[in-house]
Amino acid sequence: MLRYFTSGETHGKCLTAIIEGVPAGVRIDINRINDELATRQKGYGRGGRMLIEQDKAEILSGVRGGFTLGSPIALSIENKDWTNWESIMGAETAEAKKTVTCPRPGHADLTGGMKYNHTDLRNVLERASARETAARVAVGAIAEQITAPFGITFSRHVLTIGEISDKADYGDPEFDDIIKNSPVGFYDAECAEKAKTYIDDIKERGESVGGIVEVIVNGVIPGLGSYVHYDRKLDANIAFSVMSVQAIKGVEFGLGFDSGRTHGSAVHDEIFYESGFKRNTNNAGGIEGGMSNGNPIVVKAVMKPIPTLYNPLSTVELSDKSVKKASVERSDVCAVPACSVVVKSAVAFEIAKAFLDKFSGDCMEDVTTYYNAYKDRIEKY
Ligand code: EPS
Repeated sequence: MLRYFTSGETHGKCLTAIIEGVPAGVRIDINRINDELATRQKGYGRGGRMLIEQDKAEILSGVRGGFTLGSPIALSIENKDWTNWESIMGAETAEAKKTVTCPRPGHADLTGGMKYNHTDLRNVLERASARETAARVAVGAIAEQITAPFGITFSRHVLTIGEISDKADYGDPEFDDIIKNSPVGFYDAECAEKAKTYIDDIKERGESVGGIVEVIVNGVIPGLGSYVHYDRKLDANIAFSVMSVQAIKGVEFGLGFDSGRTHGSAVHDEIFYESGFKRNTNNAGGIEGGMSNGNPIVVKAVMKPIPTLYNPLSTVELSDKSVKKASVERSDVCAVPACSVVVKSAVAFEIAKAFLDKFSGDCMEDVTTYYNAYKDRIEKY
């Protein structure tokens, strides 16, 4: 079973990830990982930290000569900011500086402090920070390389930033490049300018802003996931993974929540046959009965505004319970474009996991044999 762990504090030495269950013989291009990491760092409205970092993955194990060995893959991403934090974040000695005692509403600070009995909330925020998503993006970039030989591709973009929406032409063959080059992950340049002005205004007011992102997966064969086992349902696993991304408050597939605002015939995708089964609509978002149905998988996720506000909300000082303003940590005003990259990684991991559950093999040759045999069989169905 494909699985991974991450470790690392935001101002610690590095982030690490270990991915286990990758078959032998997957071609790994480190440039693809680093390209995703660089994309995650971008976006209008990010804070000072991204000027310090230049995220790059170093593969420590599990890959030889550009191909996976079948053993666990360990990778690390250096935190360049560590040099500024070494004396505070050291494993052996740590100065009690830059302590945090005024928990930020919306962050893990207060409950994390209670739960782990930390009185310096830095001990919580260091790990709860969305810096950890860099490790997940590296994992996602490996996952994408597992499924790429089978024609599976991933697209991501931003649908809304606060009150500003994009107008996307999904049919444009340049779609992915346009999104990649957009400062806000939008398709439409005019909407992107509006979003930038909006973010400027948010920043001036000492506020932060969230948004809605979308990930589209093409080329997934019907039958990944399960209608039999609740814990192998593809939508359930994708939702779990996406919900676990910092600041995500909701996930939907296809028509999603709007399905509850209309009637059955307006929701369900009629079935046709034309040298293969096909649909003219995709309200299901590519998943029926917990299984991929061969249509694009369409996942939306909502990111709440980042909890650090430069114009902070009220809170309580931990030591004397006095009324205070929440701590202000350096932060981003808007990280929605970055979030779209992270959500894509989360989806990519779950697709690769479901793919390897179905076509399980120790090496890519076996995986390919099982995949082709299944594909041949269902094409005749
Ligand atoms: C992040 C790095 C962090 C934050 C951000 C995400 O760096 P620092 O705390 O040093 O500025 O910029 O994390 C948060 C917004 C948060 O609330 O935790 C990154 O690498 O994406």
